[in-house]
Amino acid sequence: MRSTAVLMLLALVACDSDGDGLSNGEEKKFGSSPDVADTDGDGLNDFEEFEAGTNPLLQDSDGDTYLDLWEVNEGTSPIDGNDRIYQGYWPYNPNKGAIAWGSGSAILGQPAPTYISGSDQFGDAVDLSDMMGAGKPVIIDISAQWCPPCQDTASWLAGRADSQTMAYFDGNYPGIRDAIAAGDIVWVTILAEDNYGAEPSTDVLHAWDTAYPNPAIPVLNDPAGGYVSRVPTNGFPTYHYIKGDGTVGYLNATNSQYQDFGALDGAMAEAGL
Ligand SMILES: [Ca+2]
Ligand SMILES: [Ca+2]
Ligand SMILES: [Ca+2]
Ligand SMILES: [Ca+2]
Repeated sequence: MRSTAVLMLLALVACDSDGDGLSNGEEKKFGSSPDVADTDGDGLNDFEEFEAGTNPLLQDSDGDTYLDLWEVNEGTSPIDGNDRIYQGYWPYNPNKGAIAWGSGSAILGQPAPTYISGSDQFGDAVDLSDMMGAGKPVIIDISAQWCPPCQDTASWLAGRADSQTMAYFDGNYPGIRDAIAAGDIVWVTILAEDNYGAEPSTDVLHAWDTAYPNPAIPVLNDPAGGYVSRVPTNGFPTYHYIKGDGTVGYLNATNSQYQDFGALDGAMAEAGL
């Protein structure tokens, strides 16, 4: 009788109804649910949240737009909003590893090629597959710092172009700037050359972002040609469209003397604009 009572007492003390590693009593103190292993559904169970010091009721404990699980996986702090996956708050695709990204040249309808930049305008290395395959259409803009038409488009995206240029682009591509700001279309600028035709440094990317600021647009370099060498780029700017499922939706027409904005049309159609 006595040993049974002790066992019952032990069971009561250690009772962990949802099997997440925290007893029901601990969960009560912690504020998590004793009946749900992962109370906030962010992929970290309540025990892991306890260990990480995160809020078991918030998927993004520090409010930096990156979920607790993503930050733990990427090695940034889930309880410090200043320590985050991308300083620029770019999109993050937790499922990017599930897509067999293109390994050679870009092919229409096939998974896009991807690469990791040397830097963005904040000095972060950016995995392009974080931008792609997450359900949002993506426009890849391959530009050069010295190129006036590239500067025109960037000025328009920053809302700083002259009235004629603003009217031209807003008239032809209505709603696209709002969609970029809302994250419904992702715009990525790859600066392939600086003013001297060389690989842009982080300072050059930063200078571009300062001249044409748009808080939603990462400005990347491509030191090893990991992306630029695998897509047709007959002049600057060149625009490609990657569908929300990560496949190539539009490649810039080759040998075009004129700017080809088919990528913008494709992304707008997918976004319902
Ligand atoms: Ca629980
Ligand atoms: Ca959780
Ligand atoms: Ca976070
Ligand atoms: Ca953080």
